[in-house]
Amino acid sequence: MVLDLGEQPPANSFIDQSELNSTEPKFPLRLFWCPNCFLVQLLDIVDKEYLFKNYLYMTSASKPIVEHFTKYAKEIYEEFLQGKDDPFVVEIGSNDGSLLAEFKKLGTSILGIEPATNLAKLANQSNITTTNTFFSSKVGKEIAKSRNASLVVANNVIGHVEDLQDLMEGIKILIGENGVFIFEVPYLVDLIKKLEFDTIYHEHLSYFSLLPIVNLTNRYGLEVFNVRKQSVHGGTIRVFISQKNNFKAKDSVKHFLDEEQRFGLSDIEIYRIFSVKVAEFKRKLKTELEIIKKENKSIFGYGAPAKGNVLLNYCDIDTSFLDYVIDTTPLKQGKYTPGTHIPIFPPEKILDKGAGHIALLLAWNYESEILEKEKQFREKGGKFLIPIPTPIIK
Ligand code: DWN
Repeated sequence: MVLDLGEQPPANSFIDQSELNSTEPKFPLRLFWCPNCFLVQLLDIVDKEYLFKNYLYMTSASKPIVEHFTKYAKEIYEEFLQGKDDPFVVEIGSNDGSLLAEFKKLGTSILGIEPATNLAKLANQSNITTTNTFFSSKVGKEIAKSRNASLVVANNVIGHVEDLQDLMEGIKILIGENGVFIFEVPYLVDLIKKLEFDTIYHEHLSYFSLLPIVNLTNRYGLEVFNVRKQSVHGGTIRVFISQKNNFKAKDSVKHFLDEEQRFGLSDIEIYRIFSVKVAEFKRKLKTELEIIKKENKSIFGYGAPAKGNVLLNYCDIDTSFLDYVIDTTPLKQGKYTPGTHIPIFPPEKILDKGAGHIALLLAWNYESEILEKEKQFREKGGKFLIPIPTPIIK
């Protein structure tokens, strides 16, 4: 074990007013590192039905992510699908269909696989054909019976999957001889470098660097032929996989593996140092908040991301510090943060706010977009407290 964030409620288990006095399920949140394959992972597994059947995170609630996916679809279409006869794109964990809608606009056939019943319904209502189920080798085989996928995409999903072996088996069948599998996952090097400990929560079972992905992929006669760094979600890698020898492997694969070796991911020491820094972070943030409270300023949470709930619960930040949280997601508004019970309001709540108000930026991964968007709040004297990687007021 390399880090223990204590017993926490699942990061997306927002609660209704009627549940404020009932006990909330909490589970151990502990990070482990495998000295053989170097995969950083959780071993305390929370049932996936419980976590994902009704899911409140919606891709479309974050404009920067929708913009990222529009670019993503165009890039990948031009690189792999243009000119193909009726290319077929399957997305695993397709959420509300935001990315598939972009591929549909480009003229491909599409199919979403989404376990959250509420999100699959929304996607189907927007004519994004979505099957409400978890992906598995069985589902992969079923789809491949009628046709192979030219492209399978999975963004911020693979880390959520418990049975990685079954996943790879299903992917191998689904992409057939010529398809490609492209996925994005948060990058472990960024998590460590930028102290993004709040991205550790029960939904995320694996915290990937490239080496364990290469080891897993090779076991299925598949090959990582390219890797590209992305800046979203605090830093992710986009990994390109196909059947062995379909594509000449780019230098990027060796570059990432060498960098990871140099960074020391295969040595337990780097994780011990990380764990000490996380404890230091808690002290620093609480001191900062206590100073602000002493100055009689009002503090609120900006964004109600899953990671924000990990930070609030780990640092014991509740309504004694934050008066409320604002968030653009309709499904989260009117609810309360899990464990800390802070009320969530629509963003309009801060339209009249300015001097004497501090926004704790829980959605720090959108810092540039949000500080730009809230120019008026800042011109009126409102300030942002950016918590990660170290608390700073802007
Ligand atoms: O892996 C996952 C990532 C990709 O998305 C999932 N397990 C769950 C989720 O994590 P998250 O909730 O930390 O993701 P975000 O995209 O960082 O969440 C941002 C939150 O902030 C959303 O609830 C939307 C909200 N928001 C806002 O209120 N104002 C976002 C923006 C950009 C804004 O301007």
